[in-house]
Amino acid sequence: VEASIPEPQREAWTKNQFDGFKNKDEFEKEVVRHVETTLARSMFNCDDVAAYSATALAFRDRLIKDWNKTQQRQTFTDSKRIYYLSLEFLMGRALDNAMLNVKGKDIAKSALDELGFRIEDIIGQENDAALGNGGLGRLAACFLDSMASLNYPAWGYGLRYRYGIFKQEIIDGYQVEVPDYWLDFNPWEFPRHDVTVDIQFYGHVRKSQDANGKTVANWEGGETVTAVAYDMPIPGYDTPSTNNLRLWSSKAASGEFDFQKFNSGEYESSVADQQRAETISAVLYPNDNLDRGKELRLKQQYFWVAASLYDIVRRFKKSKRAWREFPDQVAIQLNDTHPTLAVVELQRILIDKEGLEWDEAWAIVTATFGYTNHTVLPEALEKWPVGLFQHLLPRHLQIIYDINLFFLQSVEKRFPDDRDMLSRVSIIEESQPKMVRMAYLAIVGSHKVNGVAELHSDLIQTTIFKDFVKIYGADKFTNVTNGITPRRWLHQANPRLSELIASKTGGYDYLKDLTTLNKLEQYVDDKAFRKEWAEIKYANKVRLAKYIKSTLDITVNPAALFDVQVKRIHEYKRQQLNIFGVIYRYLQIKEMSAEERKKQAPRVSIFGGKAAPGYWMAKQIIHLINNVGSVVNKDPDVGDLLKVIFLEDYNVSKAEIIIPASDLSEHISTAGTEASGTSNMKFVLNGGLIIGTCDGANIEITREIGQENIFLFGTLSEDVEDLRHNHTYGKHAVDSGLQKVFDAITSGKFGDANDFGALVSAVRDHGDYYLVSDDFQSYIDTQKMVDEEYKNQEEWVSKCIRSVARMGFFSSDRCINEYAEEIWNIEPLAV
Ligand code: 73E
Repeated sequence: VEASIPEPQREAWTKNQFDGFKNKDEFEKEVVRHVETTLARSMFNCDDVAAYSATALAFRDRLIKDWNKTQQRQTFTDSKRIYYLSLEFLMGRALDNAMLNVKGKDIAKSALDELGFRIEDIIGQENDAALGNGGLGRLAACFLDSMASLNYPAWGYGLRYRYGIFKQEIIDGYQVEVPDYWLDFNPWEFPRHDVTVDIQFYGHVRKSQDANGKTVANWEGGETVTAVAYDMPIPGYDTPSTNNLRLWSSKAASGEFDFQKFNSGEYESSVADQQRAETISAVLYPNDNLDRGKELRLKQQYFWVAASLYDIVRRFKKSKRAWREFPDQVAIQLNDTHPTLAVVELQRILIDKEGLEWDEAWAIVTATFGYTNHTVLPEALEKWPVGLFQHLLPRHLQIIYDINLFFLQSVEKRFPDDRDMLSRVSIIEESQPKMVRMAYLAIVGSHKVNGVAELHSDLIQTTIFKDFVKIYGADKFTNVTNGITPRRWLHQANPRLSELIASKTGGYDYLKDLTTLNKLEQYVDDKAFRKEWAEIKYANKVRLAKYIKSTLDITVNPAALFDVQVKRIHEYKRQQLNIFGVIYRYLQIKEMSAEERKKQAPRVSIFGGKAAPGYWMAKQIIHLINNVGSVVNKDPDVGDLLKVIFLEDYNVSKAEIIIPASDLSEHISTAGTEASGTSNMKFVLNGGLIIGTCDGANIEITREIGQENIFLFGTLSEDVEDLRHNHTYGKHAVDSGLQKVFDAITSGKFGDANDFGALVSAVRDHGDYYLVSDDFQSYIDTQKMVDEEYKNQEEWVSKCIRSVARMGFFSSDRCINEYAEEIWNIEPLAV
């Protein structure tokens, strides 16, 4: 506002506004201009990287214009905004998405062609923005796409990691981690060197009296680190709405970079201070569904949350509204417990800085926040030692104690005779050392708590949070089943299928209302349509086969059944069950006669996924998969009947190639462990079938597409506890088929048996926590059904089409509308 141009000069601005490109010629001009000026190159010096950069910059210019207008509109209309706080945003590449969302890809394609470049090569130059581990981070990215596409005034807030998730190399069958330095040139971000926030750590709290005799807390001393904003425009599909993703980067506060020191010969220690500050946003923690409790992680969380809240509060204060109106203007969603400190920070701002009374402030806080839980795995539930809090955030610990005190007092009033209840629900766990339970803090500080698929939402209400349901009532708890954006996961990843669907459903509007996919159902029995459908799948498989050939030098037959499991490697996701099944298949093929082998359906088992660097068991699984591959793939008895592929460095852009090429994908977690899963939705939407357990969103996928279109097997979630109990206290015999697999492994058939001892004994000797043996036989039987059904291609393709037709529910647009209505109380802003 201070820098606003006076009225008389505004005409000069209006008439000179940058209008972006409207056709091929204008776009070419933009590209050449960026090559020659921004990049200081020429036609004699323009490689694919330069052409990518210039193309990206041309689109960025266009996005930022829409971005400006969107932000102005939101400010002028004083609309309520939703702020999505997530420590992970797994965005993948931006160029293709931007081109498609603004409907500029055709222009770019022909222009680049004239300029001497293939658009696919240009798209391929971009690094993935890999600021996430897996499903949780990708969900946040899909949500940003949907919020912009549906015209919701929404901001994402996260951290600008210098290193995203590590790159995975496979060397001699083992995972090796390589740093992912992705920021060399990132045309999609706008550094806002003028948008900074100083963040305090450590120090102590001093109580004093203000002029009215009221006690006030002063957080003093310690050190300060500066947060700098970097903005990424988020274009909606077929709308000018362009939202913002604001990522914070850490640097030494100017006061902290001690020039005195610098000049007086302490150059090294002064540079070291600077580096220490930059460490905060240096690297994404590479653990999925695992909490390791490192101090730097807590520092990241507070740094990001404090900067974001400062920004949000600053924006609210410009409106000059009363504080009690804060929740009418601001909704904040906590993506898991990682941003839970925001609850405490907002309470601190309101009572310590703005002088509100506790109750008044707390009513504002709880009306503002919503909390999404993504996991019930005990090892993933965040807890922080009280001592660490005391040291790093002393004032916040006091506030947490007060929040807990008032909460427990209210519980005691309602349940006067239940002392046990108080210790069970206390935000402070009375362990050695004492711990702060972040999920409990998030529940107490929010007005709604949601799970991410029906089974998961039921489970949190009946197990880990059941006392809180008693305390607050069932209304505070709800379900919002996850979704995926059809723009990236169908239109971008599978353009030919998208085109075919558009031709039958009345154009590309299905991308805005995915339920119109149901129009496809009338073509299920249409032979010509089925043929086109099958051809597209085959072409996608050829594309993947070429990729496999070029990266691994293994030839796979595109007519074989492509059986895919790509996701983070985790014991609960049971890649071990899959590879044991592959070994079983291999042993069977070896025993067959030549005649029998001819009747076998050829299969390619494709794996991909990263193991957390410190997760030893997961790394053993990767090693076993690779070793099985190197035996099976060169066994002349097997030939095309079985190939085992481990694709290196699974990430978003590779998912875009792999998913459209799948016939069958595996979602085989132990029942009750996978909160939702989202790749299950992506695979079905791309015309693949699923083999899966009754877990997460598999259950709702089954309900939508029909149980005849999915291969379900295995233990039900309600039986898991008893089975585990029996393993521990009763006799537990390993399944006989699985025993043969173990015998083959221990015989050294797949390399040194000692390497895989732990994988075998986890099942055989240590209680089989993930029920691999219990589910093995039904897994094998179900795979046999898959083989049989795949032989009838007409029927298989019909199932695929029918499934796609019924997948409308799983759009992240539906999901975001549910959040908007039930949790955020926010409306789209008409454009
Ligand atoms: O089932 C998935 C779910 O689809 C779940 O495992 C994942 O979130 C997806 C989106 O809802 C998830 N990730 C984490 N917790 N749940 C997690 C936990 C700690 C660190 C990083 C990620």
